[in-house]
Amino acid sequence: MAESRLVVVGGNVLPNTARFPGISVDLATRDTLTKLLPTATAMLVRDFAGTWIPAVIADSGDRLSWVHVNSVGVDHLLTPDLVESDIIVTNSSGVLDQAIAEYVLATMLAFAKRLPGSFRRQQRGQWRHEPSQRLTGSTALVIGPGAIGAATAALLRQVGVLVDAVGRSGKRNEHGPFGEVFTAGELARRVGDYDHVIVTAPLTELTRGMIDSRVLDAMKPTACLINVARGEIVDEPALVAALQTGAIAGAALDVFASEPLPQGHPLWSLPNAIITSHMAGDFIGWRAAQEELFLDNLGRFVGGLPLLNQVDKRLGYVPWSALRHNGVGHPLREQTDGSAAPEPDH
Ligand code: OXD
Repeated sequence: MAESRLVVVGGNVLPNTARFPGISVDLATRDTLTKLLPTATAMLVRDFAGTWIPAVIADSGDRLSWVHVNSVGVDHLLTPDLVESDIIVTNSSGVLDQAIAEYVLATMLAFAKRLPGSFRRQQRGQWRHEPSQRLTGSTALVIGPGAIGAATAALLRQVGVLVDAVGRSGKRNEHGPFGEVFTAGELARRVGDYDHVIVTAPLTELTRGMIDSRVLDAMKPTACLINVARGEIVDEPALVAALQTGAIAGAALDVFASEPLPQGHPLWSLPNAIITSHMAGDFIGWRAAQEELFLDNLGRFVGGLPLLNQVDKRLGYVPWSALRHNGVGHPLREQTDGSAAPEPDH
């Protein structure tokens, strides 16, 4: 096969490609990418904030046949040019699922057990007894029943939470971790039945702004919103208003329309918001796990084999049917009842 040349953008250490002696690797910066990319057959993008990268790809000629991103979301890359091109895009789906599921559970427990208020009172040395809630028997709606949503549902079920979902097609699989799966069109009508609303969907034209004032107003005033997907899926001003007026009880947010969340943004100071810095999935060892997945794919690329985690560029994510066979540790593969993995979409 033709000489393989990899260009890596983002980070300052090259991936350990020693096991592929035939491949040459360059680390590009924003200044050098334009020059290096036309010589490359493959590209590794580690900079998921690099909104300038798609324009360089578009001008890079026709040698490049594969782009791998060290993130789950590919929304920053999928320009119409790239969608129309023959370039295969793969992502790091599967690596962060369990860590994100744990983050969701942690924030649900934090709200239920009144931890944010207790931490604040602890700073002031203030003793105040307050009854808490049990998660067991509560209800959660996962918006985006893909790999992360399914891992989250599987974990929540273990603590007795009843989990339904909203997906693109609303298709239901009786063996999956979700009870019902509704369509996006049903969201505002259904959302009021849930104690926790969890956003795990990819950012696409269908999900942008999906959690708007209509949806927030329809939520229970005791319910919490958790967003581990993309900030742009939530109408942030509407969310701030809902938190300020008590239309919803709380929000745990790991992602924002603008990151880092700007200083002085009202979300920083709302007592009923938990704010984290886009780190829900980033367990210690996550970079090594992502590199392992990338190197696995690089071996396939060099050997002319089908790549793992191929993004359906029109949908904007890796379809479930592709994820099931990719060998990346997805909790649903470890289901003990031997039932088939579900067939959700996002
Ligand atoms: C993401 C990631 O896509 O952290 O948000 O991988």
